Amino acid sequence: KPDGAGRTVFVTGASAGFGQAIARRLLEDGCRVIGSARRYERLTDFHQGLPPGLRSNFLPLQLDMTDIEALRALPGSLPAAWQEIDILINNAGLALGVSPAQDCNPDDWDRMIATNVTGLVELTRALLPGMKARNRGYLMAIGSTAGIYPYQGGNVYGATKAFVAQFMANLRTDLLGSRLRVTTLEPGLCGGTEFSDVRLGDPDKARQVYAGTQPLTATDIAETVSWLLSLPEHVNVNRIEMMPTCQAPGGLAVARD
Ligand code: NDP
Ligand code: 8X3
Repeated sequence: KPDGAGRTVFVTGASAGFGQAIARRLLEDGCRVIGSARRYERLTDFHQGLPPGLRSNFLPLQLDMTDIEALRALPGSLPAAWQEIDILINNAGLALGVSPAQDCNPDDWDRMIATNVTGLVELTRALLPGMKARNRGYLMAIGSTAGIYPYQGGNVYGATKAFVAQFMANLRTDLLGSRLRVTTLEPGLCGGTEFSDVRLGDPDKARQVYAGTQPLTATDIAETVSWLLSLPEHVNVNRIEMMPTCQAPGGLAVARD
């Protein structure tokens, strides 16, 4: 039986992609799941589509990760029965654009930092005291191989994900001696989500990203999260870097005359 059974999970970005697959999988594992996103209708559609036996275990929550006030009001703004969060999965995030740094739109940079960095930090800070006081919990975040390996056009997106991994590693250090666990999951190419549509703003270009590949899927990510939660409490996986078999690192570049 997965370790998460009966626990309350907070998954950000549950209106699409990884977040929705994780929410579904953890509900199937027996968890109670708060799923947040800006697109509330997506969350309620997901809620309605759940098997009747799982519906009372899901709480759709409209939450913009750039709304610092709303983040700071948590967990007290949640219904009383949902305020004790055992597992936080900081998944909501986005990339915007693939232009070289010198050509980027500064508003895109600000939005990536506000969502992927500031929002993640604020939500973590809001929920951490309760987890620490209960001496029980699991903090997980979705980083990216873009936070490990530089690539052209990765500039601020990759830097936000490097921040995520280092922030989580530092949390782990601060929490040493407690029973809280901390993991960063760092996937590479993953298809079937809205990530490239959001990044490129063009469905044809987004499709091209995956042409001729068999990328990771949101189900692969959800399966990994479920497995992490099933591990015995004395095991902490610090980070997982995962790629589809069709992808490998090895992109050092040389400029030639
Ligand atoms: P999707 O675009 O499919 O999903 C992103 C989710 O984040 C949506 O639910 C969206 O909800 C939510 N989100 C974005 N901005 C905000 C915001 N301001 N406030 C609240 N929620 C927000 O992407 P993926 O599922 O593919 O990506 C999930 C995470 O995984 C991201 O952090 C991404 O960087 C990371 N990742 C993705 C990879 C990939 O190749 N797909 C690989 C490695 C990491 P809504 O729009 O309704 O608010
Ligand atoms: C998503 C993976 O390589 O598109 O984080 O940046 S990548």
